[in-house]
Amino acid sequence: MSDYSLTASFKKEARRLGFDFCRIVKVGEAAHAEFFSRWLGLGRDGEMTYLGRNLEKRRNPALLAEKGPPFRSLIVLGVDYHCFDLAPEILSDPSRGIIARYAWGDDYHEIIRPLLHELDGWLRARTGRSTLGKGLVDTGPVLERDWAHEAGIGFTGKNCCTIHPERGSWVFLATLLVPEEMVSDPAVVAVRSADHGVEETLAGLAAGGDYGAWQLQRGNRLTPVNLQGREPDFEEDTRELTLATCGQCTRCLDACPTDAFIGPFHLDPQRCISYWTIESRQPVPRWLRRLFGNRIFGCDICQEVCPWNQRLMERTPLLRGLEAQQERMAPPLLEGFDQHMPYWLEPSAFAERWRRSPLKRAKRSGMLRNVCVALGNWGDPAAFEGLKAAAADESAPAREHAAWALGELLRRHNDVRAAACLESLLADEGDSRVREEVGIALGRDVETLAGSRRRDVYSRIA
Ligand code: B12
Ligand code: SF4
Ligand code: SF4
Repeated sequence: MSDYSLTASFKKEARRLGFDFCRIVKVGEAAHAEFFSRWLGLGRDGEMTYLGRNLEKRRNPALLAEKGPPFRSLIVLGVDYHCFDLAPEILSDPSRGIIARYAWGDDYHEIIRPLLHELDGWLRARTGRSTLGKGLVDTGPVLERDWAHEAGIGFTGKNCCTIHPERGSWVFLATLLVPEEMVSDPAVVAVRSADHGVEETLAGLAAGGDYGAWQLQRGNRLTPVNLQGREPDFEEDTRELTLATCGQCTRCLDACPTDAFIGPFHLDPQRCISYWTIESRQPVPRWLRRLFGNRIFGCDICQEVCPWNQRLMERTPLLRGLEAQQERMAPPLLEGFDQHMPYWLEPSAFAERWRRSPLKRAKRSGMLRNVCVALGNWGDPAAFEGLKAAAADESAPAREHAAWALGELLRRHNDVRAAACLESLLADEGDSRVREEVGIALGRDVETLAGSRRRDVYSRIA
């Protein structure tokens, strides 16, 4: 097989397996590796310490080949997960917990990883290669958005997301590294604001910079010479001159409820709802809790407001398993406290209710913490029984957040049940952080709450 036929058939196979996008670049240094190092240097990774490991490999994925021939081609694959938007009345219902739409189906890692292996197997069968390629989705040391931009899957928006000009940003990314020299896709042209008129110059940014505006090069190398009159195999290859940019828009930066963007393309995870509700095991800083509203797992606000997500083409069928499951989108917050299926309280019920869901990453205790924040933000007396159960949970962070939410009931409704529950929690609480939270909720001097009857479990873990 010639290089071209191999690449074209490979892309066809990628499509057959269910990948929506597949573009190829030569392996090299990631374009924004330097920015990433500075970002780490600022401590932005927080508890995501894995981001600082294998730094050299993250800068240059060629180093990921441990044995065998070096990797020459980096294949960026994209999987569409746009389903539909929640009705505004559901999205803003404080008695429901909103789950980010990437988690409406089954865990994408488990769906995409085997497909990457299959795709690599297909290639190995054609080239006779005996070593394995490297298929990564999310968890490997690859700057996936950087490569997606570079390869032409989409441009990088000011909200940091890879935005496909026709499909928006509801796209998962994955990488396959292989030693074969595949035919690279036409390079993306970085559009500089100086090349454009006032209309295209980004608001508030100095002229002449590369602000993520993105253009696919005119004249695809694969057409028409290599195609020799045949129909192209992959629709992306035929796109000529697509200009895509944020322009002067700043909607995402303005809409973020926690003000997590330091500026365009620069997010501070430690202010981001997604980080706290998915990645962090620590208590959510008190000042942030009220800003979370009813988002209990991940956050889509900076994408929901993006104009590129508001004129989407009709969606293609999703990969099997990614289809939205109704009960995973916006469950009533109190549902998981129901004695028939108390999934926020009992590990076995949690495991059953969220089987195959990405929610497992946050673990039951993390989700109970998140739900307590949302219940506190709802602040309705109906939340009391759920919060009372959470205040008796074995997880100290969950008890801490339950105490905070009970404090919200007390503050807003002078709820005597909340006050009594906080008093009895205090009587038996050994964890210093929980005691402090109860003290604040009751308006007591924290110093007078010293001393413990129970072991200080949480402080020991922390
Ligand atoms: C850590 C991480 C997070 C962290 C930090 C995110 C962040 N923006 O830094 C947290 C937990 C907050 C997070 C949240 C989300 N994440 Co996340 N996350 C990752 C992970 C594992 C690493 C990202 C990373 O390295 N961050 C560090 C920063 C510095 O890098 P970056 O955001 O990728 O930005 C790069 C480019 O923007 C570029 N860049 C920087 N400046 C400039 C300037 C210009 C002009 C240009 C062109 C580029 C550019 O350089 C950066 C480094 O390469 C990736 C998977 C992976 N291996 O890449 C998934 C990934 C980025 N996440 C993903 C998703 C889906 C999400 C959420 C939407 C989930 C949700 N609904 O809650 C949110 C979106 C939040 C947001 N606006 O970014 C997808 C993104 C898909 C897409 N279309 O963009 C990824 C790729 C996972 C996947 N395999 O699909 N995530
Ligand atoms: S995911 Fe939510 S909290 Fe995080 S940056 Fe986007 S809008 Fe802000
Ligand atoms: S909301 Fe506006 S600024 Fe933000 S990513 Fe979308 S187009 Fe860019």
